[in-house]
Amino acid sequence: MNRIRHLLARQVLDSRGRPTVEVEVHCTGGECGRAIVPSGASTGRAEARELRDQDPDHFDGQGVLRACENVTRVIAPALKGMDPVDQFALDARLLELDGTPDKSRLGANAVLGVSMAAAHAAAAVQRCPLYVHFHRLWVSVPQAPELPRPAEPRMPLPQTNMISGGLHAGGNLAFQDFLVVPRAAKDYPQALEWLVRIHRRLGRLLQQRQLEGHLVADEGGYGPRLAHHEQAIELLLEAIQQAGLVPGRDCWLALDVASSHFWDGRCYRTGDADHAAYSPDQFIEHLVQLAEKYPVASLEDPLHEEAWDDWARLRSRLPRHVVLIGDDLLSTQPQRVQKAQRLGAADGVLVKMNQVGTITETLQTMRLAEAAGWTRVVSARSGETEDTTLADLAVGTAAHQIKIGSVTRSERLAKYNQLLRIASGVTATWHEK
Ligand code: 2PG
Ligand code: MG
Repeated sequence: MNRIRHLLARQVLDSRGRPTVEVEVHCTGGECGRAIVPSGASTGRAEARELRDQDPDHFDGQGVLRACENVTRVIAPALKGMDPVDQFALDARLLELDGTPDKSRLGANAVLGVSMAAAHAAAAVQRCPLYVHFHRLWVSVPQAPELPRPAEPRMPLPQTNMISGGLHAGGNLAFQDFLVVPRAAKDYPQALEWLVRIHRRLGRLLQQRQLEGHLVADEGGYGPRLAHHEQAIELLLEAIQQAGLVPGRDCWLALDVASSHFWDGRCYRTGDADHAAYSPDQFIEHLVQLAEKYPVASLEDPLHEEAWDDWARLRSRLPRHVVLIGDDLLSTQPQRVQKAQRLGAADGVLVKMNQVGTITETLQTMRLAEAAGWTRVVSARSGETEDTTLADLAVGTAAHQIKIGSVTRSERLAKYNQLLRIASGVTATWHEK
């Protein structure tokens, strides 16, 4: 049998020029799997911990050399001789080696780098596409609820960033992501073409109104200086129309409010001219109004990451068709998803592998969500690289949606293009939700 022979780890740079971990898993048969770990800016407090060197003379303390060393010195000897295809056993060993609830000993960046690279090695060993390997794992996740029906690999519907605010665009707007969901597209390539068209029309609109329209933010969306989040929504609706599409029929909006980042402990401080700060009650009222006024498909992190009861209140007030997605709230952690399900606090989960730190735990979270009929959105981070693992993860687990950022910048396009490659195969069908 093909076994793990050795592991390599090196420090490389992400889309913000910040160091991150790249891992290679080499097998006895000569196959190799390689992966790079992403990194967020608007991180949740419950996320697994990245290990950063804190050496002020090296990348301003952001280096990840210690995490790399943990891969080669601690993890490599322990994994040597194991079967790369047995992801669950590998991840269990990683958890045992780290021994902390938040992966802070070895670093979530070290642990996830190995977990992801092993999946690539396993696909190489089995001579199958990565999404096929993920699909095999998806249907056999340990300690996970039964799947209501076996879902075949499926192309996810993109929710694509057009305008950025918050921590991704220098705080020009409080809300972080204004996204488009091209629901009526007949297939993934058409969805992508619509998104590119809308992005270009939006750029032109912003230029015509002297609101900028060339410069892009962290995830490739525009970062114009707008007075209010409703102005961003109106511009987006106009851009959809100028692209010859109908809002609320062809394309819907998704909003990542990322509200933990403008919650000051008492109020949501949007800084808007007409209403600078909202009490939780006022903000819930405002969100419901937005969802009723505009064709909103989903709201992500509309309330801060510990406001469990307010989330449940908002869920009961929102129209049923609006999906309430937990990102910071759930941090891809199975326990937090279970808590949200008990409280009725959400009905969608943003899935980010590095929030939890292993592929097994990511799949466990997704299975809990699937069993409850939730919407699953596989997501990139704002700090990304050419790594495309998440595209295969989304297809292999038949995720409903994928959130990669905008349709510019190569670290984003790497994923969109990987989905084009998969879509041109014959085995994956188009999304259903
Ligand atoms: C988010 C992500 C991606 P970050 O909040 O959903 O937009 O951002 O990676 O900075 O957490
Ligand atoms: Mg988010």
